[in-house]
Amino acid sequence: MPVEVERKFVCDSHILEKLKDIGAVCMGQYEFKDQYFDSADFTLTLKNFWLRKREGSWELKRPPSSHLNAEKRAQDVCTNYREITDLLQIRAELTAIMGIHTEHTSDSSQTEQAKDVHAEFEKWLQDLKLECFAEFTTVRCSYTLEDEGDNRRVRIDLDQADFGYCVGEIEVLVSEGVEMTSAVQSIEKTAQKLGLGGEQKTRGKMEVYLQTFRPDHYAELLKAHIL
Ligand code: V4E
Repeated sequence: MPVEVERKFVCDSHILEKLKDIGAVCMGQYEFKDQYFDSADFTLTLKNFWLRKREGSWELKRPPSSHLNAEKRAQDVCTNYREITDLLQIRAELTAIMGIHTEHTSDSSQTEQAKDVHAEFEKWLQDLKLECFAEFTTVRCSYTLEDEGDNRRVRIDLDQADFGYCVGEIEVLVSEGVEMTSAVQSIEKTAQKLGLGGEQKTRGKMEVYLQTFRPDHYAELLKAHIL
């Protein structure tokens, strides 16, 4: 199960030049629309679970099981989240976190599921009455950089959201439970090469989106130390 370790940063006007100077290679630019879902009382996001549909594909981001201290997490410059894309696994995670009582499915419905897991998943999701609380489009320029010391690839994304916010991300994918410290070191090494200073945590797209368009939801997440 991959864990995404990342650090966000503010992009200044010299970022493209700096990326070129440190040998980062541009992998291209693409655009995607994200829709995020939660219950009316924010059951998922208050537990730091982020369910989204990106260009038709479902994904759940959740903190690794070992990372339970929300207060500490809220202050960390580097964050780490498990990325789950397997629909049956997303369903199992949502069932557990939302305290849903599942009925045993018959053999025939299991066969049905196997036929079209995606349609079955969306039908199941509909019954949960989740609402889309955020919807925005991002134009992303992706760069890759070799960390020779640790023999791993670091990814750098420059995101421009359609509501007028720009943010950069330095990201490394690792396996859960291992390599976490060295992943953070690779990220910090890259941050230094880019001349990014300080321990200040940079706001993500979602934080700015919620503060602007969903202030009540934003206030609840701040109170719970999720953002
Ligand atoms: C995990 C999370 C959210 C889901 C969106 O995650 P993010 O990485 O910010 O978005 P994006 O578009 O870059 O996703 P990618 O393409 O990398 O998969 S929204 C809020 N969180 C929690 C969170 C947090 N508490 N602090 C920081 C700095 N980031 C995220």
